[in-house]
Amino acid sequence: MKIAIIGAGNVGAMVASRVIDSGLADVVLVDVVPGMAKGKALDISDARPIFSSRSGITGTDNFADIKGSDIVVITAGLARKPGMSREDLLKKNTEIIKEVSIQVKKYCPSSIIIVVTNPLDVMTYFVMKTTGFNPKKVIGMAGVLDTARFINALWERNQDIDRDKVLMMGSHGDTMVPVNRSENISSEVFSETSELARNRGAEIVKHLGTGSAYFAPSASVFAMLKAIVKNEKSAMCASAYLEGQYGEKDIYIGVPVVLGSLGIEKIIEIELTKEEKQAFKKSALQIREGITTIML
Ligand code: TXD
Repeated sequence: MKIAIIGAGNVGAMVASRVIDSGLADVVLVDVVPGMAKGKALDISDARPIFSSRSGITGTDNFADIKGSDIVVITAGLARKPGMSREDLLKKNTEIIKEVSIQVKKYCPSSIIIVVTNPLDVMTYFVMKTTGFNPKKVIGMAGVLDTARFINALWERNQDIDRDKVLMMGSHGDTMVPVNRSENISSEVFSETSELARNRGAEIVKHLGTGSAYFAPSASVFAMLKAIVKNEKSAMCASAYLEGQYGEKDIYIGVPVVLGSLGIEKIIEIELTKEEKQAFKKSALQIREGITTIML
């Protein structure tokens, strides 16, 4: 099993490290900056004896080297700077993602793609349209991360929750939709922790000064890769292409899905409350604005 990771920056390199350390698959790491992917790949490779992993990793600035990859993770793009919204990134990252999508289609025509680049839902839509791949094989990473941030905020308040009953749906942005089916969370704690989760990315960016979060984001990508490589058929939130589910179509947005070796094997439709439905609609509207801007 070969995984291509496009973009050897913070998220890309950390995903590569997690995949190699765990021995999940072989990796080819790609970046446009000459030598960067190569240097990081050598460094990651040196840790193999420590983790007793025989997975192989190469680093390159030549896209032809991704040929034959089964899964492609796209992290190429610009990261948010302090005060910059995810939407500010739209124009610049669209150009990068277009170029990357063309290369992926050329060298890995039957791969499954996980998109990480922001603005996440819009970029995932754009990758699907540009490659022309089956939407089940183009998946956006955000829901695993946003849900983890939500659960972590609850854990920090010592809330005894059933983790399967708490999730983040909607866009990976200011309009994400917290969903709680656990009865022992008060409405105060619910709104406080979901707000914390919603703002976590910006909070981290503010502290870091340059760059954005990558430890939990790379762990989230790793969870998705593992589900696909090991055909786990596990349920998690991801940005998926809707064709009528949740009353939406021709859009990528965060929903619970089942991930397995075929990619998105099922979109899980849970019953939403009236408020959640409204919030989901608002979120979809915001994503559509982004899609309209880039498809013009
Ligand atoms: O939940 C989520 N989806 C996210 C998304 C969580 C964290 C980060 N999120 C977004 O992922 C972030 O806003 C960015 O749009 C991407 C990548 O974040 P990262 O923190 O890894 O950014 P870096 O460190 O700047 O790395 C990006 C790399 C950098 O090394 C560039 O040289 C490279 O991408 N790059 C390219 N590589 C290959 N091909 C092309 N064309 C290219 N252009 C830039």
